[in-house]
Amino acid sequence: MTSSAASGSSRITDPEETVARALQGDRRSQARLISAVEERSEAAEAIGRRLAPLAGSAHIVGITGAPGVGKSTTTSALVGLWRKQGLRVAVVAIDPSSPFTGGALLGDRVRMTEHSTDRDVFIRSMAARGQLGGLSAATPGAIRVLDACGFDVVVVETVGVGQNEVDVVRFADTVLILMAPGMGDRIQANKAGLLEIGDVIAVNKSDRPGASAARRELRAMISAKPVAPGDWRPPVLGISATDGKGLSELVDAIAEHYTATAASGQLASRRAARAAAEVSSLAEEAFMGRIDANSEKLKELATRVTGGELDPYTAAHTLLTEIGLEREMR
Ligand SMILES: Nc1nc2c(ncn2[C@@H]2O[C@H](COP(=O)(O)OP(=O)(O)O)[C@@H](O)[C@H]2O)c(=O)[nH]1
Ligand SMILES: [Mg+2]
Repeated sequence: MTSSAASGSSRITDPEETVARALQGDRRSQARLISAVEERSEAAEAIGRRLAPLAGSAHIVGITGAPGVGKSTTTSALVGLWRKQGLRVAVVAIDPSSPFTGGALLGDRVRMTEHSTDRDVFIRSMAARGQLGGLSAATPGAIRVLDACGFDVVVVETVGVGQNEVDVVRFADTVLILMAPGMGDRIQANKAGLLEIGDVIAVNKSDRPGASAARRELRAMISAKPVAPGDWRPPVLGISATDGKGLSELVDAIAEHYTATAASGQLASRRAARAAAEVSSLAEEAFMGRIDANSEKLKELATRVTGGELDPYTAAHTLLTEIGLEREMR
């Protein structure tokens, strides 16, 4: 196990000190902060408040694609190239299949071990299942911790299945879609609109047959889509994560997307949408918490509804009044 993947789940007794140490680059403290945010511990809100003003300068890169296309291999290779540029890089790998970190991600960690002794690389796996609100709830908090701690690039790697690939858009400034030849490219591309959300598309395993055909087909699909003048058109690159082929072009394309969208204002609007989603998800969570705290009242109202004594609309307003969200009954 790499030290950077430390789960750091021990309780935070002194959030101020842990934050200070994390900001100085202590990986163990950084891991602890992420755990606190992930576990919704009492310190989470204080940590979030303290770090929010320090965040906003990292480039958040989302990487998604079908299992086995080479996301982890590519991520590891990209980390190496970014490090050569002197950038500090954090990776959050989201594992939807496991309620715990480890397990399926162990292989990924092994692959990432070449970076494990590098102080300027942070690698963390997060479980998606069992999280309140799935990915959307804890991931922005984890990204904020890493952003505030001075990582220049924060990579979020998610398996492109179901909701995750759509979620990744909400976290990332730049979304990289990975495909591989011979995996039913058109199906991969169309599935859940992967192409719709991609800012950069890469066909990995270009050392394998069918890669250039896959690229041609994807290019045709991309160019068939209308793009407003001045808007970004996703490039389709061919790479081989194991050979290193095309990777420096990929690094360049990711950087270009950031520069171009920063200049056009698209980056700012994407970040505003992300903030709106986070605020609304936090508000929703607080709201559900209050309903939970009033479960006795809810039960009592429900009994009156089933007894025909009260209609559900009036009951809902009564509950809202109880929670303090409505002044008086309408
Ligand atoms: N031939 C070839 N194999 C690759 C390449 N990139 C990754 N692989 C292999 O594909 C398998 C899945 O890679 P992995 O990075 O775990 O995929 P992930 O599930 O998308 O994270 C591994 O056995 C890799 O060694 C590549 O460029 N060429
Ligand atoms: Mg992987």
